[in-house]
Amino acid sequence: MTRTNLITGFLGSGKTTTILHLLASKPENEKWAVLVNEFGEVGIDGALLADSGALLKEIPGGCMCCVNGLPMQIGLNTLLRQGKPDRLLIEPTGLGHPKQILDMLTAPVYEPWIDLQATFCLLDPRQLLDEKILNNENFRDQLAVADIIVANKSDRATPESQQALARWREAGGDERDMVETTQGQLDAALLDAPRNNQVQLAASEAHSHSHGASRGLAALNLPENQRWRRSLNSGQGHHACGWIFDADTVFDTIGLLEWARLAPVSRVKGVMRIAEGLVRINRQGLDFHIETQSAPPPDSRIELINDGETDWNALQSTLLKLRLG
Ligand SMILES: Nc1nc2c(ncn2[C@@H]2O[C@H](COP(=O)(O)OP(=O)(O)O)[C@@H](O)[C@H]2O)c(=O)[nH]1
Ligand SMILES: [Mg+2]
Repeated sequence: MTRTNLITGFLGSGKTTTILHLLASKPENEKWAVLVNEFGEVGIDGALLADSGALLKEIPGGCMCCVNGLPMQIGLNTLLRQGKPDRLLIEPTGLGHPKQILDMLTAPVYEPWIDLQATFCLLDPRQLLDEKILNNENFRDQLAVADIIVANKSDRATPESQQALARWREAGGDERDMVETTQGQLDAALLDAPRNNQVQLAASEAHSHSHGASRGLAALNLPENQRWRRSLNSGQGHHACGWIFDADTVFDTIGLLEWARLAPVSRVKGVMRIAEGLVRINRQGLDFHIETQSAPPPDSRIELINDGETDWNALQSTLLKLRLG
């Protein structure tokens, strides 16, 4: 059986960072798999996790509950049966509702395959200071069903965020385990903790999505002879816009970083080709993080998510002008 953990948490709380850290501490003789589901269709986390040494399956474009039909089950089945991993880490989208995923993982059909262990919820305590996030049903339910709360981004904690965290724990009469981390440095031994949260959630009400045309098991790719394309997705009061560019498209480094830093959106993720090779861009609110690497990526992909109407065309026209040559 595959020991399985759900790693939840709102947009940008540090799920992928945590999974990367856990994979780095994987026992050498074990095979681990990662199933990652993203809100946007372009699929960035797959590119971030690509070199991590795990079997990887991406399900972009919506939340798992919406792709919970055949494609989702085929994805999970393929991972479990062909890969036979010792452990499976599942990263649902930050905007996903955990009930459908937990229902699926505990369905009788998976009983012989999946040994569901502790569910984690990554929390950036500063999110507790944001009324909009606090009122988000998915945010609250992800916290409610977790066995272990991971208060991440300790380095960014403020007296206000620490008070908010203490108040939140008191209000919930919470006796669950909570660990504080920086950069998702979670002790891998915690993965073996049992799943014992008994909270019964109602099915999510705020559950209307509109998805783009393509939905499937693989991240979006470019049709042949097409230099770039974009993809939109919206639901739960959030809107995403992502772009993919072919391998030959190179971006002006400084212009691109300024564009990503200043874009009027709440979340930016990308793996892009620049003259120096590759740049990984990751922004949550005002926190802006970049990493470079000399080997260029197989294509460039970037995605923006926002909780309000956004002028994607204006952002796009600036982005297109940043292409070199
Ligand atoms: N300052 C700080 N940044 C972090 C920490 N953990 C993650 N990040 C950054 O937060 C951003 C979002 O992280 P990511 O793991 O992609 O979040 P996800 O959307 O939940 O998967 C990235 O830029 C990370 O580098 C942390 O402990 N401190
Ligand atoms: Mg992620």
